[in-house]
Amino acid sequence: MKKFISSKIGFFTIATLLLWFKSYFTYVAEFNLDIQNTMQQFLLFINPLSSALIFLGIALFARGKRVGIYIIAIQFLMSLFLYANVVFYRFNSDFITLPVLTQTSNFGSLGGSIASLATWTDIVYAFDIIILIALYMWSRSNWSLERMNVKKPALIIITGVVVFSINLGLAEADRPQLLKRTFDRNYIVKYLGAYNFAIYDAIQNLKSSTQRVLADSSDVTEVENYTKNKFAEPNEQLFGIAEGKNIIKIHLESFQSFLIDYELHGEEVTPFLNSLVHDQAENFTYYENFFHQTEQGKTADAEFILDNSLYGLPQGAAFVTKSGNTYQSLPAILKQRQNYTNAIFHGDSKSFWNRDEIYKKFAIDHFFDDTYYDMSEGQVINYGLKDKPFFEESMPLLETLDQPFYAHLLTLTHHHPYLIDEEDATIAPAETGDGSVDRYFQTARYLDESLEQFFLDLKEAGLYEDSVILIYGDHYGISDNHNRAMSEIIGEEITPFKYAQLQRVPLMIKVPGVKGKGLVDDYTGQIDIMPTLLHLLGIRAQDYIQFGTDIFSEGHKDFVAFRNGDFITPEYSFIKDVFYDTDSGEELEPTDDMLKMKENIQHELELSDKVLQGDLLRFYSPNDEWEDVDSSDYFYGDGSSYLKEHGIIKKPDISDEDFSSEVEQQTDENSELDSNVEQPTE
Ligand code: GP9
Ligand code: MN
Repeated sequence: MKKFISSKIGFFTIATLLLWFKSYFTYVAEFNLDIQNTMQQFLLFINPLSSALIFLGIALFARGKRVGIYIIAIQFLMSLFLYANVVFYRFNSDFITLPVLTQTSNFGSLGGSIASLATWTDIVYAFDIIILIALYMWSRSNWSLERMNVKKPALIIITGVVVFSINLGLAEADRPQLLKRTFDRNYIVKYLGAYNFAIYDAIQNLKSSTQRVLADSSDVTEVENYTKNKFAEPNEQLFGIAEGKNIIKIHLESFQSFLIDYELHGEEVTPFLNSLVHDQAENFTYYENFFHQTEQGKTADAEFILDNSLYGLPQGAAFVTKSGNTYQSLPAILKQRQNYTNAIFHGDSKSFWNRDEIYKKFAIDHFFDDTYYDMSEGQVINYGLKDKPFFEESMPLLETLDQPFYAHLLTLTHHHPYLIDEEDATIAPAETGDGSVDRYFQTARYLDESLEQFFLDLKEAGLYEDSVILIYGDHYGISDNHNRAMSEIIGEEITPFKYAQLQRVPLMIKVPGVKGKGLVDDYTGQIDIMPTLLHLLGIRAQDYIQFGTDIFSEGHKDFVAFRNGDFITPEYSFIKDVFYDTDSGEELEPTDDMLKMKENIQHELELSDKVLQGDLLRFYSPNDEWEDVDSSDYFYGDGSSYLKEHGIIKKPDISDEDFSSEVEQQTDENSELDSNVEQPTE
């Protein structure tokens, strides 16, 4: 034993074990990673091992006693990196990313001095280094001066790679498309560890910055010509009609339009939303042929498209991978041109979809994340806060905003796998035998009820009548993995054509002083929202790079492009390489016009991608009034001080253990919940 410990390989083994256990201990003690099942627990434990083997293994290639120095140096650097994350996390509840490091202005957001975030007990994080130095002094005299046979370190590094591959495989099984969809830093650290996250982050950033470096100011001209040409002149009667009005934008999570007017067990599923569609008294206009245009970024894509009139990326989420870009977002324009206050409300942790970074780029003044809400037991389910308490607790926050405001409220309960507490379920589930599909109606009903109450509260607060209210669905809720059950629901086979038809999500809008039109059958998509709102406020959209057109305009372009190049027009649709008659669903032989449209859609998507990949808006100045957004002007603190300042009382949070055990219990109850995220089959 003594011989082993005093050998080079023994020294390496001890360093590996120390780094492994220290990292695991740090994860558990310092980070709130929301472990939901035994597999996640296991992966959290195992993930530092591969990094330790690979990085420390490199030191074994060194000659003689230098091995020890290198091991200590690598251990020190990895420890320093981990500890820097610990300190950063204590203030930001988030991990360090390269953009954070490179944007020096962000250091301001570290707030108080680093010293106040470190405590003397943190010395435990240096124990391993002290042990290693002592061990090295004691044992090095026994070490040979020769270089180790290269096979040994090579084998150790290969073992590290194998361990990593198994880790990644298990992680992908628990959370499909973990790396491709780029959800949340928390997830990657939970599944792959802090060191692998840093590598992943570096690769992502390298990819992005190369594309960015290759772009130059001339690239924006082609895009500008295209969007200026596509522009549709505003409807004169409506242009500027809502100038200075509050805008309340409500995001209906995973809500597909087939739910509107759908009856289950002889009951309307969403009576309140149905009433907005049919009851002219509320003055809403409902676009029954409105489509989502999201891809892997799901909610983040919807938010992105609506506020920028740019398409999301074909892979991953622009919120995450393009958060370093310059944007000319709707809220930023409203703020600069008409002094709007911008706020986003969402009962989930702020780092999900990198919101806390990207919102700064969009000039969002207030981001009311889960720390502003009462997240205690009974209030939360699935991803976060339940919609009823969400709206209820959002009301006093809404009232703190300076007017006019642009308020965006994102609901959450109606999210796959559609979990609902018994006391919240007011309609029986469907009976297809597919749990997600069956419960889908129950969470939709819950969302509907929460909205009804919110409308009453808005009216009572005097915020209803004179506000623009826009309600939209973000993306599908039932993927094509559930085609069998869905065909039972709608009484038709779900062909690719039919599936595309099901990508309709609601769009409802009420504009003060404008008579609602009820049901409208124009074809529109999420990309069209920004120019529409700009025109209602009297701001010409043509100045800005935007791919959508005003839905109220005579010249509105009524084709809807999906992210994969498929598209729908009122006459024909192009789905998975086949043209169909949009009305009858019959296959069509493509005419020249149809083929031209297909090319045009491809071109439009490519131009939008160019804007994101080349960060082209940094070269574009829309007009004299425009000033680039400086993200260091924005900071989203923890809710407690804001609530205190405004005299809003929040119940105390429950401990994290209570919360995780509750989630675990829910997960156990639902056999199909091994993945919380719905995946498309292709
Ligand atoms: C998470 C929520 C859900 O905060 O917005 O995102 P989704 O899974 O729908 O993209
Ligand atoms: Mn969503």
